[in-house]
This record gives sequence, structure tokens and C-alpha cells, in this order.
Amino acid sequence: MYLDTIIIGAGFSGLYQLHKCRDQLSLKTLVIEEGKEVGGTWYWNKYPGSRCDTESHIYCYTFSEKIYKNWKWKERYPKQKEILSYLKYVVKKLKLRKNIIFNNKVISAEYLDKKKIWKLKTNKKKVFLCKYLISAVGSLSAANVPNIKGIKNFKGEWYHSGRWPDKKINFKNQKIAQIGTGSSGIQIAPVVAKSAKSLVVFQRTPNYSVPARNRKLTKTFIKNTKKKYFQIKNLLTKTPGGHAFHFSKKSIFEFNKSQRLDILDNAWLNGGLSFRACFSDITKKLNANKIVSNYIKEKIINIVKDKEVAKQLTDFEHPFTSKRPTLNTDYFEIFNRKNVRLINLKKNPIIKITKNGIKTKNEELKFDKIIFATGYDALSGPILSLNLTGKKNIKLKNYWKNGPKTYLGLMIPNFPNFFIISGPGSPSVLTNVPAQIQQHVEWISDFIKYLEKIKSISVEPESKEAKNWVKKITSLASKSLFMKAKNSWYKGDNIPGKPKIFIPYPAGLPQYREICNKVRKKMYKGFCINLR
Ligand code: N01
Repeated sequence: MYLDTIIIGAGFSGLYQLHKCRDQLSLKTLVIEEGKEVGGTWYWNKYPGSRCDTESHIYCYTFSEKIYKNWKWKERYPKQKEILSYLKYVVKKLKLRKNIIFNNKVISAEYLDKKKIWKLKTNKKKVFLCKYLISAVGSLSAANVPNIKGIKNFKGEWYHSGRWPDKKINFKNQKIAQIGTGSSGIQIAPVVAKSAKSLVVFQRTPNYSVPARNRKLTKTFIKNTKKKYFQIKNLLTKTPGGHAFHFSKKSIFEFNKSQRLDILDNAWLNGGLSFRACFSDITKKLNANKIVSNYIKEKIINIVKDKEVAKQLTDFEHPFTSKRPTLNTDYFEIFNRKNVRLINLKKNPIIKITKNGIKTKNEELKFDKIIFATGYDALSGPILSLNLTGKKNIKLKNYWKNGPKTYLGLMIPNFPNFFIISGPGSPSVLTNVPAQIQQHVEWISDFIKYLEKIKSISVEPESKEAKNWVKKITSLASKSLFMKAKNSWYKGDNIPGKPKIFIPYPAGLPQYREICNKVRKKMYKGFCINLR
């Protein structure tokens, strides 16, 4: 089947891109989706306690006033199920379903240079041809299940948070192991602890976490967000992370100790990702960061009664925010329960998984189920899993062997007419993702509109532009606190053999948007457009 545009993935980005291509550019468009429903991340991440940690009134599309105003969020942070319902609602309103095929995983995509088209194959042996290929596979969709010896022998069930099965899983009276304490693990453990007979949390690196302070939204709040639709939409283009909060303009050092404490206490009580914005320099200066890191440490120590466990939970190796900040609801509190235990993998590493459980250096434990909350092969992983072959038979896995090379995070030299939404080299995971996605979709759509107008056959960025873009990101990151984290998935440390390079664009959405706008204004300078 030949189409003008194929979009891979039916999450936030794929759905909006479909609407743009089909309804505004009048292109014959198809979305190919691996899952059996729309939702992307929010289809797969059905794990217990799954909820977004960006606030619901901004974790949504803002491109349509009508859609924004007609949807009513229930809580401060939306549950996975609620986000899925929201996306299904958007699909219905925009009549998108008829242009999506489900249960098809793209297993390869090859650029046919002579014909200037892409040829895609799916795991259901379907073949598609298209002019424009758009990746909307997300940044965090390639699950990382660590290669632990013996996993195949385990006779219980095991799950990864990002590939959670559809069926209902019962933890009641079960012995559960959870490996990983990132954003997902910190959400899962409190829910599982409530019903499991026992829960053992295997922690490799202690993680900072700030209270989420979730709550039901009041009618007044909901009314106000609708009233302020244009203001909110505008605000999301102005803040570095596309969130609805501004960073304070004042350094922590402009305040005395007691004033600092008041400000931190207020931010802690308010909870949420805005905690890091209560002073201008928490995310920028190590000395300011240290004060706040210690504040969080104290808070955790005050919650956890067993002093040894509290110590293991707060033996931080990295500055706060140098790895993805996490929010929690009663995570540290679970370590006061009799049925929850923490194992510090630095002291007591896993040797192997056995038929009945997990053997560590010091002991052998029996488990009925194992939960892997071990994260993702972030940003580049999902694109590489498409098995792309570009011009002159260039394989993406070879072209990216020293790290992902993109221009603006949007296109790759030698891979013509292939666009990426929220991929390596874009602000993506460092932002409120729907805000970034909309910027990308709109920029890509404008570009395709222009290409069609001038009767372009193919387009790709110049190699030197991609080289410079990677250089720019590396240079920006080197000046940031992100590089102070010994191990972080932002720089590929979590995946054995992955090139160690900072992957997302770290200077914020407004600056990134400005760069993209400038390129558009200069008639897409840096891209080679083939008109023949
Ligand atoms: O994954 P992570 P995640 N043995 O990579 C550990 C988004 N998200 O799924 O820190 C033992 O953060 C690893 O340890 P270490 C959000 O952007 C958002 O939790 O590498 N442990 C870490 O503790 C987030 O950042 C939301 O030493 C191993 C954990 O597993 C991103 O997704 C919710 C290990 C992985 O943490 C990823 O979060 C969920 C091994 N071999 C996710 N390998 C919300 O909006 C890894 N670990 C709320």
C-alpha cells in the first residue's frame, strides 16, 4: 500500500501528527501502532500506581481550545487510565481511528533511493510504501530488562513496568521482588506494599524524591484553567520545561538560613516538580544544589524509622535533578511497614535469578513475582529498534555507533524524508512532553507543507549540521549539573555498550523553539532539498 505519510506510533505525538498531516495538509496518512489500542507510553505503562507526574491541566494538548475546554481532569496528576481515556476522547473527536492500524510492529524500514520512497515491513508481514516517514515511537518505549543470569529459569511471573500485561495481576499474599527505584519504581512500591505478603525493593542507586501531593481538583480550579486557556497555552511556551511554573529569579544565597528553610518548607508542602524552581540556582550551581540535596535527605531521614534503612535510602551519589527528579506518594513511608524490606545492591548485589527467586551475594530469597522497574534504552533505543536503512544502504545502527546524530533532533543525514518527534537531540525527556511534542509536530508539518509546495522529492539535513548539533548539545551539557551524575540514562550509562554521550537538548524549550523557528525563517537552512 502506498501512502504520502506513515507515522509510527499512536501516542500523544502520532495522534496529533496524524491530525496535522491528514486534516491540514491533506496527505494520505496512516499510523502503524504495535499495541492494540492508542496511547503509546500510556498504553504500555499500566503498572500499579501509574500516574503522570506533570499536572493534568498541562499534560494534554493545547492546540485545540475546544478539546482543552471540553475535557475535565479529575486529579492534580492524571492516572494512566485517565490519560488513556483522554487520548481515546481526542481520537473520537478528531475521527482518527480509521487511519490507524493496530497490532503491527514495524520491524524494518528501508529507503529506496531510486524511487525516493520508504518501504516498511511489520511483524504481521505487511508491507507499506510512503514518501514521508515520521517516527512517533516516543523516547521511553524500549524497555530495559537487565540481562541477569538465570532469568529464564524463574518459575514465577515477571513484568517490566513499561510493558505491563493487560491482565489483572494479583499481589495479595504474594512475595514480590521489585528491582529499580526510578520514577516508575517509586510509584509501584507503595501500591504493591499494600497488598503483597512481602515486598523486597532492590535499590542500586538511592534516588531523591519529592512529595507529589496529589489531590482531587476543585470545581473552581477546573473552571479557572478553562478560563485561562490562552494564558496557559502561552505560558507553556515560555518556561524551560514547558511546565506551568516559573523558576524563582532569586538565588538561595540571597536568603538567610531561616528564610531558606521557610521557602523550602513551603515548596515541599506544595509538592510536585516545581519544588526545584523555588530558587534560581538549585539546578545550576553545585553549592546551591547541595543545600537542597541535604534538605531532602533530612526529610527522608525523618520519615524512615530504621536509621540504617534511612541511611541506605539517602546515601546519594549525585546532585538533586542531575538525574530525572521523581515524585512520590508515601514511598519512603513504606519502609516503616513490616512487610517491606530494602536491599542495597551496592552492598549485596544480585548473583542470579533462580527457579524460586533471587540469589544475592549474602542470601537466597524466594519470590512469587519479580517486577522490573529498570527503565529504558532511552531516546535512541526506540528509533534503532525500527531497523532503518537509509541512502546507499547505510544502516542507522552503524551511522549512530558513536551516539545518535541528528539535526535539531528532527532529522538524520542520509535518512531522507524521515522525521523524528521527541527523539535524541531534542528537549523531549527534559520537558513536559506534550508541550514539546506539539512544537515538533507543528514544525514538521510546516516543513512538509513547504516541501510539498516547492515540489520537493526528498530532504535531509547536511552532515555538518548534525555534527555541529551534537557538538552544541555536548558543550551545553558539559556546563550543566547533568554531567555530575555518575550514571544516568540521559547519557546512556544504563545500557551496556551504549555510547556515553548526553542525548537530549539541555537548554530548554524556549531556546530550542527559537532555534527551530530561525531555521524555518531562513527557508530551512541546513537542509538539502532535492527538487529533481
Ligand atoms: O526508569 P529509570 P523509570 N540492576 O531509568 C535501576 C519517565 N517516567 O522507568 O539509578 C538493578 O529512571 C536504576 O538504578 P540506577 C521519566 O522520564 C515518568 O523509573 O541506574 N537496578 C533505577 O533505579 C523517568 O525518568 C513517570 O543505579 C537497575 C531504575 O532501575 C523515565 O520514564 C513515571 C538495573 C530505573 O529507573 C524512566 O523511569 C514513570 C540493574 N541491572 C516513568 N538497571 C511519571 O510521569 C536499572 N536499574 C510519573
